Amino acid sequence: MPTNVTAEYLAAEEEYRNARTIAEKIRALEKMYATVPKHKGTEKLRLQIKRRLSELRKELEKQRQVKKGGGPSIAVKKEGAAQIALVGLPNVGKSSLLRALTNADVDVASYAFTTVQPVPGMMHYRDVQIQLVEVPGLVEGAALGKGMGPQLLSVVRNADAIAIVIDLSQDPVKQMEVLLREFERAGIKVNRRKPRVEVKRTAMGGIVINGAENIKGDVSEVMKILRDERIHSAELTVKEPVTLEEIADALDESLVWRRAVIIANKGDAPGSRENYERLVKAYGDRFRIIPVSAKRKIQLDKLKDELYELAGIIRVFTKSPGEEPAYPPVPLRRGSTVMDLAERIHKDFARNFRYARVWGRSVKFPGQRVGADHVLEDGDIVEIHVR
Ligand SMILES: Nc1nc2c(ncn2[C@@H]2O[C@H](COP(=O)(O)OP(=O)(O)OP(=O)(O)O)[C@@H](O)[C@H]2O)c(=O)[nH]1
Ligand SMILES: [Mg+2]
Repeated sequence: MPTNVTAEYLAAEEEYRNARTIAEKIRALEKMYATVPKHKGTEKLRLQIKRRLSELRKELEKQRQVKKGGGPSIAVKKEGAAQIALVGLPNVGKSSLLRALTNADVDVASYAFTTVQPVPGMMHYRDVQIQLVEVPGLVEGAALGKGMGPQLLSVVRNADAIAIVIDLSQDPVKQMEVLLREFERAGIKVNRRKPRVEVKRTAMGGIVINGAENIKGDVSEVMKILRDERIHSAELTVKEPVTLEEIADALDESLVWRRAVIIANKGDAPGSRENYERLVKAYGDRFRIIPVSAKRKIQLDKLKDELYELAGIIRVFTKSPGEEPAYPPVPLRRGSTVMDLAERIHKDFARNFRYARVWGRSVKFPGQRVGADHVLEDGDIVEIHVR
């Protein structure tokens, strides 16, 4: 037992010992984690609590899959260049936004839980189709089994990015706290960069660590984390200074890492200005916040712009020698290379690739000759030359 733990911590620990269900255990462990003093002497304890939480999360997921047992799935088939989940508490204006931004014909009403199934809609913007999915309202405890909560959160997990919808006529900080807690419980990391730790499993040879000097903590603890993940032979590369908790996160395969923005809706409502300022103060460093009014159709073009940005898509135009660029452009993920484009067009283009000429932001001069690994940018024009 580490020294100097608080009375609250001990109470939470007692609660944990008495907990029966997985949900109760998770709630107690969360309290333990929140009340343990943060210093070097409690590092191992914090790590242990986190690992236990991760195990329980996996158990919860397993339970859910068994229970579902072939029942109807509410998963939404991906269409278009990217899928963005619209997530928020009930009655915040998710359906109103979906109606305003897409072709979806969804009900809007002044009471909670109007939408009970995920509803997709297509947003057409800058020659690209982006799929928005309204996730029915989340409430405290959703991830721990309340209502359809776990299924809804798996729709969120599965999306490419997340748009958090906040109602500016209500306390915005409380709304964020509920949502972020449920995301955390569901293993969804929002706007957090995955620590740069890589594992390459090997057939034999035990554990080899590269960059061990980057580990801020006990290397024997890292060995334990690896054992817990059933990794017995691997090359671990630590590319930046990390704490033990960060290593545990990077190796935890039950986590997903997603980009997110906040849509601050009902900007027309009384009190919305003060609430907007509170939201910016509390979360402006971590999230882009876009104030809008779905009802009055205010700032919706700006919102489309931000959602397009969030989707992480670039459009690339292809052309044949001596001809104009072809329309429409090809949507690709940000960071895509000339080879990714070649593969998208036709596998023969990829197989017989020689070089490409590129016009646009990714090159220094128009028509520059580049190789297969060249990274493209939004609006580039590409002419692929094959054998
Ligand atoms: N003042 C104001 N009211 C809005 C705005 N957007 C939506 N509303 C109102 O908020 C209520 C809920 O809107 P919905 O779009 O149904 O909200 P929702 O988040 O889809 O609700 P659930 O599906 O029940 O979770 C309705 O009465 C809307 O008219 C807005 O920008 N300003
Ligand atoms: Mg709705």
